[in-house]
Amino acid sequence: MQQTRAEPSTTLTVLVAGRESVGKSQLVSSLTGRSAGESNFRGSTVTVERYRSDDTEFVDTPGILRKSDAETTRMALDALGEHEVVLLVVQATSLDQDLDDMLPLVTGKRGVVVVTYWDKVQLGEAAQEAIERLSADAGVPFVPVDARRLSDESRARIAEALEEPRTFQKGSLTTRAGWRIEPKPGLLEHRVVGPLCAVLLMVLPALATIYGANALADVLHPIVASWVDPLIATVNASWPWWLQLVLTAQHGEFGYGLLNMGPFLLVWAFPTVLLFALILGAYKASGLIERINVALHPFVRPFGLSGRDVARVMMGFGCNVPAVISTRSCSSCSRGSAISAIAFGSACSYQLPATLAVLSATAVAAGTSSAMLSMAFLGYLLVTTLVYLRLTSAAEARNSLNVLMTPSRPFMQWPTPAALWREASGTIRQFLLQAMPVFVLICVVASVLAYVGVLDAASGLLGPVMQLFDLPAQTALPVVLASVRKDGIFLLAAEDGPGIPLTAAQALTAVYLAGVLLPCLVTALTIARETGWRSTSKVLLRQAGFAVLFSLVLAWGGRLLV
Ligand SMILES: Nc1nc2c(ncn2[C@@H]2O[C@H](COP(=O)(O)OP(=O)(O)OP(=O)(O)O)[C@@H](O)[C@H]2O)c(=O)[nH]1
Ligand SMILES: [Mg+2]
Repeated sequence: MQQTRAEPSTTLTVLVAGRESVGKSQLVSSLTGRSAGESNFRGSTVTVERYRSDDTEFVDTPGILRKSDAETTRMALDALGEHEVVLLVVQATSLDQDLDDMLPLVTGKRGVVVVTYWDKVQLGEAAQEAIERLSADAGVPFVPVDARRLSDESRARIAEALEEPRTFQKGSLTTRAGWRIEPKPGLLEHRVVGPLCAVLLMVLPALATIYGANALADVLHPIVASWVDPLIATVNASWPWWLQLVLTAQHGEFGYGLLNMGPFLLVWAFPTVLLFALILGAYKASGLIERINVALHPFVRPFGLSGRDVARVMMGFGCNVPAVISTRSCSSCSRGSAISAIAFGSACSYQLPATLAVLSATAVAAGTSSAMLSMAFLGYLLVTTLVYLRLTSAAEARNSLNVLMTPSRPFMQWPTPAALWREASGTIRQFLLQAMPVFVLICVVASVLAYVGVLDAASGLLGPVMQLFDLPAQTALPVVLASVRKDGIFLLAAEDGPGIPLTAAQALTAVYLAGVLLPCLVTALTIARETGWRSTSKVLLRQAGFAVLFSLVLAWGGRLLV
């Protein structure tokens, strides 16, 4: 933070500040040529990030929400306190409001005002004149831009203004721009149809992913199996025992080996993960997710969530970890509920395909529809998450008069291929570099444990406990492993068909218990880092308690229904 003073003559450090989602990261990205977030998702920057270009360092900050108690707003205000030169970003469509909110925070500092979203203002010369009047009144240059397509002229004007920055003279201006441009309302803003559309759009990614991944798996499975089956035969026939142990180990009917489990992961999990990342990426980058949030806001309030938290819970379906981190931009009164909702109800992209794989394997064996079983799982997960939140959220977060949590709707725009590619490539990288190695480890550990007999012992020990849930003793291991890593759930299914014979109701109970009992280890550690150990242990214990309760209901109630 001290660079300004440490290298005064060589590097100029410029703090980029402004309200949420006004285009700060986009502007820094255009100015430096470095890629930054391209998501139309409010509060997408959650840490202070530095970008270098030539002799200038831009410090991108999270959006400031006036009258907010969010962690991210505090970070941005702290950063503002530490820097002298400020590039203030305001949005052309709400120019007067933004200036009213932000100028008091930068008075006495030096810098420039960049007016983004200029492409949405079509007032011609009158608008240009208004900008000049505002600039004269404030005492600093105003540069109107489309931050996504920064012209050379705008770039030069910003650079020039930063060379010898002028002082922000006033906390409030007497001059007004006099316009305010709101995004056009659409179907989602309709009083009755809107919430219905929003719910539909919320389940669409899950449905599309299930069907898409299913279709792809149907094509891929025979191909992969035709490679793997001969390989398994060769390994069993002629390879050393210790390689057989990790590659093709059987435990009763149940193959734990890497070759038994690995293809499943590629055929099932990978397409699911990728498809979901792409759909959610498009939702985020287009602004659709925020529109859904606004439409759902009144309906999720009774559960202690704001509409904006719905997006975070959805992000959790990709991976819980970034979703938990993104709760930094929640109002502090809803942060607890948002984290609870993610830890409890967001089936991450390893949990979801594993769960669906187990359910459809069971459905095939039991002669029921796999789509129905999947929907039953998602429905029960949704309902129990809402009950859990209703019973555990703070009264303050449920208060409908709490304005800290009210969202506003953004402009919609087409997602760029670059934005989609960022989502997809990040997910692929994460899958190959983080998920695969851990999965291999889980397989190896399970094989070794099975070999030395620990598995039998543990199953014997936990067997009676599993009986409480009407589950066979072998389901203990997947449930325990799923608390380390959600793809442990895969152990409930083998390569072609259920690894453990289960009825439909038992399969539902098993995947539910394994999925919800605890969040995965990395998520738990992230929650601890974000909120401290004590409150994390409380949250986890509470979650485990409710998970047991809901699983019991599912186990004994489900028998009657399914
Ligand atoms: N039409 C238009 N869209 C813009 C402009 N600037 C940014 N955007 C879009 O607005 C969205 C939000 O931009 P970001 O750069 O993430 O905004 P931010 O201020 O960094 O947001 P936070 O970090 O969440 O506070 C993105 O989808 C951008 O592509 C602009 O000048 N015109
Ligand atoms: Mg940003």
